[in-house]
Amino acid sequence: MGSDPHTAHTGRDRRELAPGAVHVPGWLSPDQQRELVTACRGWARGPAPIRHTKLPRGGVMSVQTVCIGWHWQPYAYTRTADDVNGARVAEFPDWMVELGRRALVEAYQDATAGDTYTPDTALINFYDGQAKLGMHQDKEERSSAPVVSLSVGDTCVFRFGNTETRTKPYTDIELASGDLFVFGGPSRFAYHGVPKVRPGTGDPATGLSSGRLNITMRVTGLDG
Ligand SMILES: O=C(O)CCC(=O)C(=O)O
Repeated sequence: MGSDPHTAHTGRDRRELAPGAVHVPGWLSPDQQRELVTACRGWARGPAPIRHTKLPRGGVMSVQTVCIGWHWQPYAYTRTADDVNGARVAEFPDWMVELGRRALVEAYQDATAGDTYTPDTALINFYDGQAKLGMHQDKEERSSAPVVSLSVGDTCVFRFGNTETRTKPYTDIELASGDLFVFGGPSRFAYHGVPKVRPGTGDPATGLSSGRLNITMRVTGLDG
């Protein structure tokens, strides 16, 4: 470790895939993972229950999603889950803002990186063993603040691409339980997706007996 800037502070195997795109394996402790699973399980029940999002052209996403702070549906944010049950989504909790700030400090190895970061929405995705997420950009936000991604449960293949096209060049990495991935700066609008989940790789001690949970915090840049 020693003077390696990627590991000097934490000893973790931190890796910058592209400018602004950083993977920090094993960032969340087992207790934090369990707490996230419990919180997400509550949000999955309501006020707007988790669902397979319907796409405008008639398709249905294999991933199940529930949102907090703002509700995302293709391709806009609203306060109410109009494509689910019309309920206002749960508040974005202060503890998650704090977690997002700490994530940026860790990813960018900069004590000030989280100072002005106030995420106001999170998409919480649940993947069963067959679920996938196609290459896409997170671009409904009117802000270029970083996206903070946390994973719990089964390992997945995460495909991180470029900002121009949903095709190559891209890099495939594995996101395992407890991993942090941040994409900001020049990588904020990079295409990314999840081509594969590896069933049975998660530890049931997280509270997830199967499947994969992913939380992406974002700043919408919206008022109201
Ligand atoms: O599940 C992941 O790791 C990525 C999630 C994602 O890309 C999204 O919610 O937009």
